[in-house]
Amino acid sequence: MAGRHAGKPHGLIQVRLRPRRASAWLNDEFGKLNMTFLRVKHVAAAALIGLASIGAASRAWANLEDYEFRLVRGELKKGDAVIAVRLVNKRTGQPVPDAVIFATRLDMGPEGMPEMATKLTPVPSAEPGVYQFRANLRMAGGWQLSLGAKVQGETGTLENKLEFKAVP
Ligand SMILES: [Cu+2]
Repeated sequence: MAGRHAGKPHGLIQVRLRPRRASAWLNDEFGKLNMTFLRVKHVAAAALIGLASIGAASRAWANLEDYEFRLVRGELKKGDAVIAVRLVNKRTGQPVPDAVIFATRLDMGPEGMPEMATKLTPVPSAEPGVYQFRANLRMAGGWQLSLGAKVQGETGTLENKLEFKAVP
């Protein structure tokens, strides 16, 4: 912004400029202050989230390492498909019913196409410990199924990535 010593004649322009400059300066200072507060809040929040997730991760590791999802079939026909996974307790070999699956993604990451995702729709399963999803596998090749789940009686989140093939 042109200052009042920038060579402009004194007069009306200067009078009109002053209040605007003052308010701009105030805005600026408030802006900086606000930014500082926001930054402090941000850093504090980030630190808390960091601590919380470290806690969650170590608890999850301690409690959930005994569980894993396994594909019922490693190969499916391209097109509309039902993908079935079995949640097992690795120590006992037993299927684990009543898990709450809340995060799912199915994409062609194994083929270098992680952006090629397809919709997953949960469908009921008659077999305890088996969880099923309907999906349209619109391309043959490798697909990756990402699952996040809560296991009854365990804290933390189980996260598994499973790969299978869609065949023509
Ligand atoms: Cu693809």
